[in-house]
Amino acid sequence: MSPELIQNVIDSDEKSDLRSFISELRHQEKQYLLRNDILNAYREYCSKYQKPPEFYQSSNLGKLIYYTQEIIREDGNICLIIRSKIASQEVYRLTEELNIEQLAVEELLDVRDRFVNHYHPNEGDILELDFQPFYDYTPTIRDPKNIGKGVQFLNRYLSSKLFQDPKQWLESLFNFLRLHKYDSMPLLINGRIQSQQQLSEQIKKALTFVADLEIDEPYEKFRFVLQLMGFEAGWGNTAGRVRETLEILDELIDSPDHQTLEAFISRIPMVFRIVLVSPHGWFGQEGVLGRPDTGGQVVYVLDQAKSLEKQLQEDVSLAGLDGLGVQPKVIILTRLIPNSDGTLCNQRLEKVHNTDNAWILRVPLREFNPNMTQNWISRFEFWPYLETYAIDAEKELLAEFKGAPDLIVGNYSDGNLVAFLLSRRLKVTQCNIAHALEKSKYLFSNLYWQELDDKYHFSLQFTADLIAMNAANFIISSTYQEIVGTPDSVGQYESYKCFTMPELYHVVDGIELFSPKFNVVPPGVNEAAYFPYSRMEDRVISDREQLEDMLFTLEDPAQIFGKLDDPNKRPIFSMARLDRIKNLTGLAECFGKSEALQEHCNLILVAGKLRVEESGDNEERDEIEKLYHIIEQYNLYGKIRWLGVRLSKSQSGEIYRVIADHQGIFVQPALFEAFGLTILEAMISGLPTFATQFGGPLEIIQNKTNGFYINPTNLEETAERILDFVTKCDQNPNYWYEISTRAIDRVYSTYTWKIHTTKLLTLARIYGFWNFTSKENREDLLRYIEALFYLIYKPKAQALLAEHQHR
Ligand code: UDP
Ligand code: LCN
Repeated sequence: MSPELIQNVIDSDEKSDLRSFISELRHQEKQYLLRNDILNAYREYCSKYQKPPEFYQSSNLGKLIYYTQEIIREDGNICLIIRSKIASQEVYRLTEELNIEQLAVEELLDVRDRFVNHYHPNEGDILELDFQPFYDYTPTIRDPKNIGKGVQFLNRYLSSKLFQDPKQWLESLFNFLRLHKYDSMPLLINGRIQSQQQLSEQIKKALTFVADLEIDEPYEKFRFVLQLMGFEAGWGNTAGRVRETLEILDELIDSPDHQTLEAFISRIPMVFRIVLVSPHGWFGQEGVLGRPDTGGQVVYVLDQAKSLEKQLQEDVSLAGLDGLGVQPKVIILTRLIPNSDGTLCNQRLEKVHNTDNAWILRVPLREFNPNMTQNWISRFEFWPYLETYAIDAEKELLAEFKGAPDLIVGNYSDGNLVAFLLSRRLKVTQCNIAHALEKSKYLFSNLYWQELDDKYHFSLQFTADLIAMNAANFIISSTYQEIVGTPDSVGQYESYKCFTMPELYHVVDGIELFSPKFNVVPPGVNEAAYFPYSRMEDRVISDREQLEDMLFTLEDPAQIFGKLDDPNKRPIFSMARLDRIKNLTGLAECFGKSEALQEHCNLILVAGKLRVEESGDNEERDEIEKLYHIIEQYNLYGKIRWLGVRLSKSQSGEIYRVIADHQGIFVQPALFEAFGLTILEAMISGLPTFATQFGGPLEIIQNKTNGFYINPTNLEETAERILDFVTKCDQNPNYWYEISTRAIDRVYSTYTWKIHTTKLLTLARIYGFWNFTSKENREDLLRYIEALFYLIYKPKAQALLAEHQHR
């Protein structure tokens, strides 16, 4: 496809345009152009040469430009990186004479090294990392639109294998069934069934037996009969459920298909103990949230732990294991921080609120350097401590669980590396969750890693990412674009496909994006705290009144800035940490620039802090100053309220509802948002929501149906979109209710923790099964990964540790 994209331009009368466009590029200062630069350059070209609008959009040159992600100028030539399809790119060199030459990935990486003057062919070759050969044990998805639906694909593949070689597969299935135990209690089948033939026969017998029982006959009543036939607990809690499960297995043996396989494996009681790894800390339930680098991840992991426990309890009950001493347990593994600033982060064990058996387990870092290990450590500096942390955590987990867990889930780059180390040692299924990957957040972070390494240590982080994502049995992402982006932007995982770390290594193929390991499983929202404003019976009147006052009228300069001239105007509401990327200042500027918007609405921001002195974070301080400056510049006094408060969970739920009582709207103006939990919270509360089109919100909201997209880099357009909605609502008050109702429906139908955990547990079982049947085939991959860990990661981590010791 791509050579044609170029060839079509050359073969048409646009050839001269291409020539002059390239010559314009040569006059640019920039030698390395990213997509935005390319589009800007092309826009300028079209306007300079007065090209008609059709030319800009639909000419051959326009198409070529649209698909070009990067241009690197080198001598007289230019190198074009073209991504004409999601998840695949091709590279071409275009000479001054307009000859086209395709470049291999290896050559592209050399071009990039030359660009930063770190190319040294005379000193020998650079290490090339290539994971592709190790993916031969796995089937791969063909169509990019099915990326992220790994489990469906895997099921089809596994069941077609069942067809092809029934004998071998039934053997594996049989061995797999024999494996399951809870502590020392055998589950599913016992020693009376010795072979897979015998298993088929006994299933028929058991089916005849249970068919005669009342459908709701409790399992305890006929447990011993089944035991004599070779079946232990785990098939169901009633005669009806046992019969169903046995029938599914019978059908799977006779005529396997993918639905039957999924239905059967989803019922196997094989997950009781789960570890959620979120090591870098400040993980607590009170007064901790909102420190830089935590925020959404802490909210996510806590809610996930609660929901997982509940789902495991339901599954245990349905499998007939109640009353047999089976109690599921979920542990959130994080670090213990001795100097914990008045929080509970120095406590070893803390029960998760409203659960029976979910815990936060805090394991300290070894005392390599008390200055560092007694205190909180930034995520960028955390790397040297992770290996020993994993070793210590393993012991504590084994003690807490009285055995190994059944599933280990990592969070973020550091948690995923620890999850890898633990999974490898304990031989347990590993699942990764990223929340955000830094590589695509920081432009050119890999190319200039040497300049940035003092501050960010990306050489460690990206190596850790490559290790963990390739080692994981499965990866869950919150959105499709987290994996492979959109037609015009590269995905977060996709950015690991091929890149250079000059003078360290070249990644020729860093991850198989078409692997079924990728699954999109979005999070949900805490329904106890966040629910529709109209559910008056569940709302606490005193909270509501207190927040009403705080939002609109209370005068308390210590924590609230601004007094509204007219508190009855429709509120535009936003809530986020004052990170640059969250762009609350952008929203204030958008509001400042639009007098029409100010006429109709007030702007209300909940942003944690009011004063520069309260913040220890440079970025946050800059944002605070900027916000005051904007208020001054656009004279927003009387029109804005800025609440420098941290709300408790129940307050933060009620605050959205109070805004909804006032028929307000929620705006999420981030420059990029990986997913965006506040969007779900606002929508479930019934707030019409306007959210950034850059990142996850694009998949959460269906534009103009249950919310709206905004482009936070285009302030005028954003103001117009909001104004348009507000005017429509003024003309037709029903409009607000329509969008509000659809926002609520959207969350309940698609983004609940129940949906999330059901899917996550199904994945854990199916990948657990696959892990079991393909174990030997993965060993070569894991050995390669270990080599990376010991030969690249570890020496670098040790060097950073030595540096820390001098601090
Ligand atoms: N949050 C909060 N108080 C604040 C700001 C945010 O409780 O002052 C919560 C918010 O309700 C949400 C989470 O922090 O649950 C932020 O998650 P999100 O995914 O929106 O962004 P992140 O901070 O992870 O980038
Ligand atoms: C991190 C982020 O930046 C948010 O976009 C997510 O919603 C949050 O983690 C939870 O996954």
